[in-house]
Parts: sequence; C-alpha cells; structure tokens
Amino acid sequence: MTDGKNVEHHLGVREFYLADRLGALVFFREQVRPYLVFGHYFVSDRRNTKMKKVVIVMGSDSDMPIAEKAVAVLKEFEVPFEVHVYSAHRTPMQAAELAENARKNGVGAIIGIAGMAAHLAGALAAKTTVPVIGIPCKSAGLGGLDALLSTVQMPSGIPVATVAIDGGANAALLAVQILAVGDDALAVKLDAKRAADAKKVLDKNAAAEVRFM
Ligand code: C2R
Repeated sequence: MTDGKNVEHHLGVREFYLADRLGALVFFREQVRPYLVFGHYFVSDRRNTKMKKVVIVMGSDSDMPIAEKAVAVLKEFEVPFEVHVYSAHRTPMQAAELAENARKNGVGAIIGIAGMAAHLAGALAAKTTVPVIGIPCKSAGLGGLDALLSTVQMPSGIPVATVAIDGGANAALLAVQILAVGDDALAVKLDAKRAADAKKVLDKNAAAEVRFM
C-alpha cells in the first residue's frame, strides 16, 4: 500500500568495490521512495582478499600416498594448492628456491613430506617465514620414528609444525586452519566439518549403545 499509512519498509545491504576496497552500501527501501540510500562504509581491503595457496613438497614420489591424503582435504575445502617433488638432499637448490619465493608467490602454508632422515621440512622452513608443516613418513627400517625425530626436533628459531607419522589429513587441516586466520568463510567451513565429524562419532556411539544394551 502507498497511502502513507501502511508502507512496507526494507533495510538492504549490498557489497561494492571501489579502488580495491570492499564496501557495503546500506539502503532503506520503501514502496513510496524506493532505494533511498542513507549510508555506506568500507569493510575491508580487497588487495589482500585473494585466497592464499598451500604448497605440498614431498622428498620423493614414493611419498605420494601421503600427499594424496593431504590433497583430498585441500580439495574438500576448495583451497588452491600445488604439489612438487623436491628433496633437501637430492635437489637442495630447487627446494630452497621454492621456499624463498613462497611468500611472494601467494603461499600461505607449506607442507613438507619426507621419510628416513627427513630434513626437507626443516630445510624449507630455514628459507621462509611462511609456516611449514612437516609430515614424517613411515619407512621400512625404523617405521617412521627416524623421520618423526628428524622433523620434530628443530633447533629453536626455525619451527616446523610436525603432525603424526603419515598424517596427511591433519597436515592439510592445519594448513587450512592457518589460512582461515584471515578468511572467515574458510573458518565457517572448518566449523561445519568439525560438526559433521562429531555427528559421525555420535551416530557410532548410538549404534554401540544399542548393540550392547
Ligand atoms: P626414495 O623412495 O626416493 O628412495 O626415498 C623421501 O621423502 C622418502 O620417504 C626414500 C625416502 O627418502 C626421503 N627423502 C628425504 C629427503 N629427500 C628424500 N628425507 C630430504 O630432503 O629430507
């Protein structure tokens, strides 16, 4: 109705971009005077809103099954990623170059996967301040304990966030969590995954309780 007595009002918000800044246009709409704008404000800087990528580096292609576990998680979260085979021992120049250029190439987290004398994650961390996550891999000789200690026992000053032996999924989840520090949409996806995972456990609990009642 537009007789002045029974007018419908709507408050609206639209996003817009100006000079690389994300703004919000707030408007008040009514049937008599549609789209009467009464304010706008800038909510963020668009230059830093492109999602960072995760780089996965494995010491050998024999580590591929672990890399695949990490890739599956990154795909689930629609996080951009790259996968490389570089070794701190066998191709030290290429491994160092990748780490040195990581920040300027838009990398938000690096995952280093290696077995045996696993120096890869530490060597990558030495060349960048982008967070490095190390995955120690199981090997025939010492079952992964060798790689675990080589990866986790970093000297003070150059940290590597080490996950469990063969922990590809957790490494990727940690990388997503690092990216989510500056990305609220990603944080919402992480919350949703936690809730879905918790529901699976509760369903199993219910089944177990019924079975042994
Ligand atoms: P091969 O299967 O190629 O012989 O490699 C690899 O990650 C792999 O688990 C055997 C194991 O050696 C590891 N490797 C490292 C590094 N480069 C390869 N630990 C390194 O730079 O630390």
